Amino acid sequence: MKPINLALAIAGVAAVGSANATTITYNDFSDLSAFQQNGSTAAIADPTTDNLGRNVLRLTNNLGQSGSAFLKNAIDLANQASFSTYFSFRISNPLGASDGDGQGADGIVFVVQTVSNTAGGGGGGIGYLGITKSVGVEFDTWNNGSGSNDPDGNHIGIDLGGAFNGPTASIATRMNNGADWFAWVDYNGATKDIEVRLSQTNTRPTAATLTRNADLVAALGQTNAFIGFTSGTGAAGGYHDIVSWQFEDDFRPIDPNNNVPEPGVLSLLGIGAVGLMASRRRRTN
Ligand SMILES: [Ca+2]
Ligand SMILES: [Ca+2]
Repeated sequence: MKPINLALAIAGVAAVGSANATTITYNDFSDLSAFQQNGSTAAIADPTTDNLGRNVLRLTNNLGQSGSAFLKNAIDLANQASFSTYFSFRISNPLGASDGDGQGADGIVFVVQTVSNTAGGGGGGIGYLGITKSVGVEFDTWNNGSGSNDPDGNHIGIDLGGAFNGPTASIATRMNNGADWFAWVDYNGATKDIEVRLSQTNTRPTAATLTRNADLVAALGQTNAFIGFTSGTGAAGGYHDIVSWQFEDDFRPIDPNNNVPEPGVLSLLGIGAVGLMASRRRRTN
C-alpha cells in the first residue's frame, strides 16, 4: 500500500528524567528541516520524489559521492546508550561498474555518532569511514576485498569507530535490486548486545540477522549522540534512499505490524527541536 503523504514526523525531545521518551517517526521525507545534510546529500534538491511517487531521503544519486543526513539535535540515549530503530531503504538506478553480483555501489550506513553531524569518506567508505566515536550498521553492496573487511559485494556489518571492523553477514538477494528493504537495529545497554535484522518484508524477524556485543558508552564516550545515515559511491553508484524511519531513544524493539509502543510522555519542544508535523502515526506498509 502506498504511504499517504500526510504524517511527516512525530517527534518528542526528552527532557531530564526517565519518564520521558523520545520517538522520531518519518513516514515521509517531504520536510527535511530537522536534518543536517552533508556532501552529496546536501546537493540533492529537497524534497526528492522517487519514481514511486514517494518523498524519500536521498543520500546519493550519482558516481563518486559521499553524503549524509543527521538530525541536527543530538539525542540523549537512555540506559547506557540503548536505542531501537526501524527503517526502510531502497537502492535503485544502479550506475557504473559491476562487482561479482552486478552493478551498483556502495551502500548505506545507519550511524550513531558523537563527533559531529557531518559525513565520512566516500566510495567504499560508504560515508562512514573516519567517523570516530560511532557505531555504524553497514548495508554494503560493493566488494572492496578483505582489506575493507568485505566478505563479498552484498553484506551487512556492525562497525565501531568509523572503520569496517565488525562481524558481517552475507545477504543472498542483492540489496541494490530496486526493492524496498526493511531493517531493525536494537542496542540493549544492559546486555551490550547490538542486534540487526534485515528483511524484504516489514515483518520483524524473530531471529537477528547479525549481532555484536559492544560497550557503546565506551565507544561513543558519551550518551548524547547524532543519529542518521551515510552513503557513498565511487566508480559504481546508484540512488540510495531512506523511505521511512522510526527511532527510539531506549531499547524498545519496534514491530511495525503491531501497535508501536507509544512513549510514556511525549515532551514537545517547539524551538530548535524536530518539528511536530502531524498528530498521529501512520503505518508504513
Ligand atoms: Ca564495500
Ligand atoms: Ca554488489
